[in-house]
Amino acid sequence: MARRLKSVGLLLIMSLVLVLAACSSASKEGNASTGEGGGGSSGDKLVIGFSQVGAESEWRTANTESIKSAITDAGHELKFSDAQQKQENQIKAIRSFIAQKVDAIVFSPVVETGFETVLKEAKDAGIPVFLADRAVDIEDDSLWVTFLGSDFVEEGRKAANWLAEEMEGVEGDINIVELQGTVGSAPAIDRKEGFEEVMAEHPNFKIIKSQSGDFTRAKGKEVMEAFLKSEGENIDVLYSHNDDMAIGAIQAIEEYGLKPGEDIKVIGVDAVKGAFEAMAAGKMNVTVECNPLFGPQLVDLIEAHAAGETLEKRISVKESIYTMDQAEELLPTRKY
Ligand code: GZL
Repeated sequence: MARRLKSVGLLLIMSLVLVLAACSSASKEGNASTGEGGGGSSGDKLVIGFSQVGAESEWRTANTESIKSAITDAGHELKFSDAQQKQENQIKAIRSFIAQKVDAIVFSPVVETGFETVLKEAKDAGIPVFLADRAVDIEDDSLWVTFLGSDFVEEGRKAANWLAEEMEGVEGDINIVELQGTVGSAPAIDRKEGFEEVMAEHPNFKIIKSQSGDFTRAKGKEVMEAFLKSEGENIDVLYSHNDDMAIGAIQAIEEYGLKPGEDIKVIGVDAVKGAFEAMAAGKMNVTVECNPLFGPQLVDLIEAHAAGETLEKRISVKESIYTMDQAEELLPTRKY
């Protein structure tokens, strides 16, 4: 009896060893195949390097929080770098992620050009790059897996179409001053393009001054002060490439002695809480939505790619436009 028990026990231990060996080789195969972003199961814990533009606006802060929390909530390891709006810091961060052999890089390029070399290094290292929010102007689109963000040209069109409706029937020139975003950035280039595309249908729309406020409140105020000094009451409309610069400009308009939202129509982009507050106070007329809360959608894309799925090269976030009369009711519902 005892001998029989012993051989059954031995048999059990041997089969357990065989099962364990089979399991461990399967997980090795699984991990090995995700290095190239293909074939791994989406349940793998990934190490994700995130190179963010900076913290220049309410929009950026909300976007950073959305992406960081989506990565950590999904159980992945986050390596984060805030470039403080400097391209050289982003290039350094991406090289550091490559050296650390991360599984994926999320990158919002501060400007459209100057990143080709470092993106080639990431590709050569077999590390997939996901463009979040802003695009790069590079021919070779094999250097990134996909772009997830807004259609900035459409945002510019929406701003100008709102103005065309608002100014329906108004005779004479409509003098517009424009606060551009960061020079060379995709949103600044595209929002200008979209606005001017619609402007071409309205010969009385004139951009009399246009300068970068670098997407910040402080610089937006400073540049608007200069516009007011040289153009003063000649200004009918401010078109600002983001709400933060518009909010800074509103202060300058008030300090100059004019009424923002009335003497000068104020158009912003982003639809941040600050814009809803300014519209509810009657100081801003409209904001075109640019939704920063796409972190969960981005992590889904990274996991899908790691599981071997093929993704569209460009995925746009759905967006709207909000006007002064909607602000009071919508303000409590705003998430950023
Ligand atoms: C747009 C984003 C822009 C925002 C600004 O997607 O890149 O950068 O409009 C931010 O507020 O600075």
